Amino acid sequence: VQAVFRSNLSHLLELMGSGKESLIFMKKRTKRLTAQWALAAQRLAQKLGSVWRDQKQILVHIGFLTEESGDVFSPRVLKGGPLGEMVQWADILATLYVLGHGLRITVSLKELQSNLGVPPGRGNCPLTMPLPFDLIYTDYHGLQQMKQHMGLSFKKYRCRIRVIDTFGTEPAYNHEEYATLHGYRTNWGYWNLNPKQFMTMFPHTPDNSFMGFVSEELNETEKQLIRGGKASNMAVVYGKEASIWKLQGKDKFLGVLNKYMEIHGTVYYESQRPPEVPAFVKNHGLLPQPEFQQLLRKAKLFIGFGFPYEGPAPLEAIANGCVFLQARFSPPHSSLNHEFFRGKPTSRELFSQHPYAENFIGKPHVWTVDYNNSEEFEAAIKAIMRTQVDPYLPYEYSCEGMLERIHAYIQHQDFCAAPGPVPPGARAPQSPFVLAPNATHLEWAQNASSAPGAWPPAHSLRAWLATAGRACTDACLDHGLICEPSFFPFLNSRDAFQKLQVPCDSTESEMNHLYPAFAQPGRECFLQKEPLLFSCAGSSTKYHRLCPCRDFRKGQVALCQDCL
Ligand code: U2F
Repeated sequence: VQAVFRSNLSHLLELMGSGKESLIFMKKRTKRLTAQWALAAQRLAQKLGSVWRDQKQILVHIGFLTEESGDVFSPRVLKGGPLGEMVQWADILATLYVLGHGLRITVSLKELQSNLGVPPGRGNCPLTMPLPFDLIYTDYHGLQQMKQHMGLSFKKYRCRIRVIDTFGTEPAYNHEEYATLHGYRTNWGYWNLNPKQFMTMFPHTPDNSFMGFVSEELNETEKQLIRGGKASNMAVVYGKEASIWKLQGKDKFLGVLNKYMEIHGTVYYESQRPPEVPAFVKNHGLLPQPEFQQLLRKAKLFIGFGFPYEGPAPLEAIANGCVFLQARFSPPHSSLNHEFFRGKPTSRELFSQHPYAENFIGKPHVWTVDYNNSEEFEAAIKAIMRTQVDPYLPYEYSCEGMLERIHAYIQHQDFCAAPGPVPPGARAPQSPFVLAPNATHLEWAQNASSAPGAWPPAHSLRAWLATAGRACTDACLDHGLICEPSFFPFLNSRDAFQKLQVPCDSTESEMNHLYPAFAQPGRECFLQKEPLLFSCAGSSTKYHRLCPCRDFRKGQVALCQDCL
C-alpha cells in the first residue's frame, strides 16, 4: 500500500490518549504545530514528486511513560522537570502520522501486550507470534519490557525495533561480549542491535541514526516583527530547575552580565522565590511552551549555565532570533568525569553545554566562551549587544527536514536483510575502489557495479587513513564529510589497505572497535572481525584508523546527496 501524507492531526490526538500530564503536554504541542506540519507535508510531497512510499504498520511504545518503569517524568512536567524527551516523542508521533503510516501508540505494559498479541499473564510466551508491525519505535525501558514479554518473538523481530536514545549508544558499548571484556559495560548498552537502530536527539555520532525533533519556524512577517521588537539588553537564562543556579563561580559572570543586561529566568517555584535565584533576576516561573517562545522573541540573549546538556531550548532561542551564549568545557564533560553521563553507553566528550549549537550553528548565533575568564566573557557580551542577528533554524530541525529524514529511514533502512554484498574479513574480494588522482584517499571505481540495494548508495564513499589518534568522526569532518559506518564492510580488506599504499607487514583480523586500522610501530594492519563493532567513534594514538566518509545534504547531515 502506498502511504499518503496527512494534514489533519485530530485522529492522532485521539490515538495519543489522555490523563497523564506528559501526554497533555505532548498533545498541546502537536495541536499547536498542526499548521506547520501540514505545510511541511505539502512541501515535501512536492519535492519527492511521484516517488513510491510504502505504508508501514508502526507501533510506538513509549517505555519511560509506563507505570511499570516508574514514570518519573510525568509528575515533573509542571515542576521544571525534563521536557526534551516529550518534545521529541510528540514530534516523532507527528512525523510518522503525517507521513501516512498506520500507527498504534502504547504507554502501558497492558496496552503493549494486547497490541503484540501476547495473552496477559503469559509473561514469557515461548511461541513466536506473527508480529503485526513492520516497525516498532521504543526506548531503552520499552526494549527491556519487550524482551521480557515477547518470548522468542523478540529475537526474531528485534531487527524491526528502533530505540529512541537521547545521548546515543556507541558500538563498543552495544556489543555484549566486547563491552564486558573491555570495560564498556553499562546499565543501558549490550543489546547487540545494529548501532543504527539507536536514534538520537542530535546528530551526536553517525554510528547511530539521527532522529531529532522540530522547532517552530517563523514566516517572513513574524521575522520582521521580531526584528522590530527585540530588547537589545534582555537576557533569558536557560534552565527550569533552581539547581542550575548552584553553579560555582556564577556570581562573577552574572555580575558582569547584570552590568549590561536585564536578566530573566523561567525557573519553577512552588510558593516562594527559589533562594538560589538572585534578587536582580526577573523570574517568570515555569512558562507554558508558547509563552516561553514569546519571551524568547523579545530577548537578545539566551545564556546557558552548563546544564541541561543538549536540550531543545537553545535551538528554539536561536530560531526566535536570540544569540545563545554558553560555557566552554575544559576539560570536556563525559561519562568518565560527570555524574549526569555516568553509566550512559557512550564515551563522547562534550566541549560545551550544547556541542550541536557550537559546531553546526556557531557564530553569530552561538558564542562559546570561557566563563572563568571575565575579560573574555565581558567582551562577548559587548560584541553580542552590537551584532544584529536574524532568526535561524537548521533545515534538519524544521518540520520538513524531520519528515524528509524519517521518510528516508523508513523507506531505506533495513536491518533485517542479510549482511551487505561484501563480506567483512581478510578474504573479501577485490574492493571496488581506486586511489583518487591526488593519491590521498580511495574513491568508488567508476566501472565497479554500485552495490545494489546499499543505502546510502556506495558510490558516495570516500576513504582516508586517519592520522594516529584521530577518530573517524573527526577525520571525515576534516575533509568536509561525515563518517558513514555502513560503508565499513567495503573497506575491511587487505585490498583496501594495499590500494591506499599502506605498508602492512602483516594483517590480522580481530575484534576491536577501532579496526580496520594501521599501527605504525610494527607496520601491522588490522581488520575487523565483528561487523557490529564497526564504529566511527573512538581513537587511540596507537592507530591510524581506516575511515569511510560520505557527503551530506546541506542542513541535513543524516542524508547523503543521493540518499533521497
Ligand atoms: C534536556 O531536557 P530539558 O527539558 O531540560 O530541555 P530544555 O532545553 O529545557 O527544553 C525542553 C522544552 O522545555 C520548554 C522548551 C523546550 O522545548 O520550549 N520550556 C517550557 O515549556 N517552559 C519554560 O519555561 C522553559 C522551557 C534534554 F532534552 C533531555 O534529553 C535531557 O535529559 C535533559 C538533561 O540534560 O536536558
